[in-house]
Amino acid sequence: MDKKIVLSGIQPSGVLTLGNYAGALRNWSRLQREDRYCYYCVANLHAITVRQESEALLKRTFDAAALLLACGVDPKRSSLFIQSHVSEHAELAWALDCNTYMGELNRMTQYKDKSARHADNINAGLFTYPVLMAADILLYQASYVPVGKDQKQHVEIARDIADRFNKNYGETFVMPEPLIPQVGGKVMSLQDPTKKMSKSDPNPNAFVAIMDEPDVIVKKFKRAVTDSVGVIAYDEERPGVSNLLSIYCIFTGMTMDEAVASFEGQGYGKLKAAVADAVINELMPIQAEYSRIIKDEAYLRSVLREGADAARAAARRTVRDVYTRLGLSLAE
Ligand code: ATP
Ligand code: LTN
Repeated sequence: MDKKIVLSGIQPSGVLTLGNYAGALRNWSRLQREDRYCYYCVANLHAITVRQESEALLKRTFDAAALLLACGVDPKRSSLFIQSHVSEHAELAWALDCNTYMGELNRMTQYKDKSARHADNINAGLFTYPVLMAADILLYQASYVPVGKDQKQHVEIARDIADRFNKNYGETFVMPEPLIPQVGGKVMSLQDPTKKMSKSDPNPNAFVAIMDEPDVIVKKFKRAVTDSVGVIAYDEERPGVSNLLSIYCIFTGMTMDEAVASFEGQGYGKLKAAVADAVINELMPIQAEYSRIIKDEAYLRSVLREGADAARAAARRTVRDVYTRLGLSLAE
């Protein structure tokens, strides 16, 4: 049986949040099925597009890998690895850079946002970031890319690059497809519900970290910004309460109608407490598993070594093919 390939990545640019969990991580473990093989990487090469302190970056990279295992990534069914351990990512990125237009990259909204937020460090890597992400995906001939809604545009540019390369040099890459959850694809900030919840938000009350203690989770939801209407209903004009309801649905499995009905006649205080409860319920076992794994450094290192070895073998095949097509390898 030819297994379909799944690939995704997450940056070790901060502590992982409820947004990362709902939009991506939760699905990563669910996608591990008999007929699929998954590659999951900690995208540390992407993280350095923003200035990082090297020791902290290394620690966050290992922490993220341990948390991915705790969230259910199974090394028997997936390769879990650190992006910089497989040098083919950088090699393919260069080949694809030379097949990507400045105009295409100029349209990327993440680049515009991040260059506004880091005006003192608008580096070339920030601009070519989507090409490295395209390389991550295309190296493994991935059919499916589970991501949150904010990454849709990046998967689309990966498709455009793949399509152009295939037309110019012959069928080389499988066309990837983004998998974006219906609920959970975009969890909003608890402090400004018109903005996406982000792990690099300077205000820690804006996000719930997967590793936050239960009392911290309760407090953050209590402080979540809502409105003065006071009625629990899903309404795009009222993003605060709608975001809380969506989080409630993600963590209870209820539909929006069921959730709204269950809070009929109640106030925001009740909703906030119930959301916190549902989140804590799901996160507790993950936190316990993380604490166990992070203590076993030898195990973590061996998973990452084996993950990188398997990833490298697959990635090498693609780079070899691309180099041959571009006229960069001597004929055998
Ligand atoms: P940063 O704030 O540093 O840009 P981030 O929190 O957006 O980081 P990434 O590492 O860029 O996190 O994203 C990892 C995955 O989590 C991606 O698939 C992304 O789409 C998803 N994701 C991030 N934030 C959210 C969110 N608020 N809701 C749903 N999915 C999200
Ligand atoms: N850019 C992504 C993280 C990422 C990724 C990938 C996602 C890096 N490489 C490959 C999917 C496939 C982000 O979430 N900011």
